[in-house]
Amino acid sequence: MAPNLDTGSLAASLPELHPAICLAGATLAQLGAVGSAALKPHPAYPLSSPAVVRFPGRLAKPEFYPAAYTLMYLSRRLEARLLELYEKGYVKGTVTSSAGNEAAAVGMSMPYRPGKDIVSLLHRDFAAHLLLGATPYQMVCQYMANADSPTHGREGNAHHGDANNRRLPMISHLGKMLSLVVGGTWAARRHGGEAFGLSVIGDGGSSTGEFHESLNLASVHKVPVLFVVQNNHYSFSTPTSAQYNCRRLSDRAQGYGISGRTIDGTDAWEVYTAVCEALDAMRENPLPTILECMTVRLHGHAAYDKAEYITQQQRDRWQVRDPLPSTRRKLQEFCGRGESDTVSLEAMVDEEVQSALSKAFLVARPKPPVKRSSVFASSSPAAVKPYQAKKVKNGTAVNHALDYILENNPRAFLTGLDVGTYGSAFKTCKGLIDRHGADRVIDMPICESGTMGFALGASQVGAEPIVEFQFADFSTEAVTQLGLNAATWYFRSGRPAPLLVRLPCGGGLTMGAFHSGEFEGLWSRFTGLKLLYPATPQETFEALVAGYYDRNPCLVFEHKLLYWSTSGDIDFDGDLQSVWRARRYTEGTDLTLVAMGAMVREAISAAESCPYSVEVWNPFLLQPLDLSPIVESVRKTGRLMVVQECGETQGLGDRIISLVVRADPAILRCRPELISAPDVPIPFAPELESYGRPSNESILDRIEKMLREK
Ligand SMILES: Cc1ncc(C[n+]2csc(CCOP(=O)(O)OP(=O)(O)O)c2C)c(N)n1
Ligand SMILES: [Mg+2]
Repeated sequence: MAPNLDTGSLAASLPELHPAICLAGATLAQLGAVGSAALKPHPAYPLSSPAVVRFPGRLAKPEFYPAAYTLMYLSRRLEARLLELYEKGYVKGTVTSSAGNEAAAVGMSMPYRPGKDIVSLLHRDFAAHLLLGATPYQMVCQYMANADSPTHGREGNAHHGDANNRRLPMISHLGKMLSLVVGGTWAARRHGGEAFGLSVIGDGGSSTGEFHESLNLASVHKVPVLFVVQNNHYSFSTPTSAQYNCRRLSDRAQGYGISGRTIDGTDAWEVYTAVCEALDAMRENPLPTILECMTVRLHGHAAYDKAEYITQQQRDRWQVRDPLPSTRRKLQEFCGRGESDTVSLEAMVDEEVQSALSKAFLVARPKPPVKRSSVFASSSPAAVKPYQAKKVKNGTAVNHALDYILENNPRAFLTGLDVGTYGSAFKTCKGLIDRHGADRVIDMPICESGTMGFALGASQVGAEPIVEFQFADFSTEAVTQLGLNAATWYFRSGRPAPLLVRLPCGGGLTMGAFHSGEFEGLWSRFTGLKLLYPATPQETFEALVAGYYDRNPCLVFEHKLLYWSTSGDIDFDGDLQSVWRARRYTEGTDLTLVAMGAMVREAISAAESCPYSVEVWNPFLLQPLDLSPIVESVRKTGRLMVVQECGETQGLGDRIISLVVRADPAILRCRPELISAPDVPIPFAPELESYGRPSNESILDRIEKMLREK
């Protein structure tokens, strides 16, 4: 007998799942009732009756309502089933129900063109995902975190998308997706397409800094992005009275020199027409615009929230505004659909939901282990054009590398603060704007996080960004964008995020705690980033060029003290693969001395002036850290000393020592040593700064002590 698959029966037939048990063979066996008979693909999907018309086409009401209602109903039903599965433990994390928001989600996304426009959606845009390309089956798989989920179970719930089709996968941090849409739309248009952006934020998320940064960026750079604010009166349990103090969130548009509008977000037609009008206007005059959709949230913030903070009166008022019944009525009113027609449409959707669930339940769990190859994308070229230059300073090597990259790669662009006419704070970008133009060497407003998001978004549509932080210290502004968003992008989406990030760093210049940090320790804590720390002009050139061609976010630390005080030749043979290795400066048999950044020079000088045979190394590639040549050196010398400029807990010295010891504790003849600054903020006055800063003298002193003990 065919299994009974009518709506509701599947979840009802499921056993309660203990939260500690993940879905496995045993559970699948219990699901025998939903056998393969359920797996026929539904002919009605994708929902094309009538076909959804994308911008610049526009639907009339009789065509709009069947499409809109079908999607809204599908979204509501599918999410209801996911909530049931959450209750029973099959869905992990949570479900942030879109109930009440479907009109806004459908109306805003229907004119947008999948694969052409740049879109980022939020946690109440389930219907918009379905409209822009996700299938119900994929959505269920995502929530069940199985092997077929769009993120392969690597991210959960609403944190997904389709980067290959410009529906950028969401991260949790509200506001952070907005700047990606600005950068993506900017880059898509730069490469010759008439693309538009759609980015979504809630009333709560509108208080984040990135909301402001993104609107400002889009306005300054004239990028036509529609910023939809879904105002459902609450941010989790916080009412809008505690969130902002203006009349309407769309009024903020004035501050960015753009237009803004507030509409009824529970009326799908009103949202749809407002979005079509906004797209028409953005085509005429490419500027961003704010569309505030006043909507409702019919459930708690998420599956675990009973929303006891919402009064019954409020609930009743919102229930009346539920967009689903009102759209259903309009479907019947404008399309001549009778009740039985509507019911059979709903039955078709219910069947679609059921089929997606049944199919998803048969999918295997994702396979551990997760390897490094799933974190880093491969495929950078093996070799590029060679390059030579005689007697250049480190800062000039930076300039040559950037010039080389911009010259040979039309999709590359350089951005940051004052990189244009001024040539960047340390003059490393001098003249680049004259040689490559203001559309490739681009000054940004002061918004490091927004700039990083902009670059990440641009990288998704084929642009190749190079971002300079004016000082490494300001990179902390972009910790989420770079450390959590860009770094995990490939892991979550399967699409590389090629970014070259430059960090002028380090102390010794009397600049105090906010302009002297290196931050290689901080950035090494984020999986998915590559870190390079060159110390000579040759290394600087190589690091920048290899980091640029690599398909991952690569950070190059450029020590400011070395910019104009170190010189040497550049002889780059074009072999990119051989760049990614530790560097040895002297050979020796008594001690392995490891140094980074400006400490390399101090270490070499100490090694040259001491009576012992010291082998000086620079790991150069700080992440992923491969210490095998350094371990081999210690095997020969039996002694290890690491010198870092920053305080003991801030750098990578401890990690280097730990890795060498763990590789083979027997190779050490004596205790390994770390030379570092004291663990205090970098002080300003020269006497204070130099007091604890390692120098060739202090290194020499420690070398002598260590070797005297032999
Ligand atoms: C930066 C950040 N802080 C906190 C959270 C936790 N969080 C997730 S959704 C949410 C409420 C968002 O409210 P709103 O922007 O109004 O969207 P809504 O949920 O109402 O649709 C909060 C606090 C988060 N995701 N990101
Ligand atoms: Mg809200």
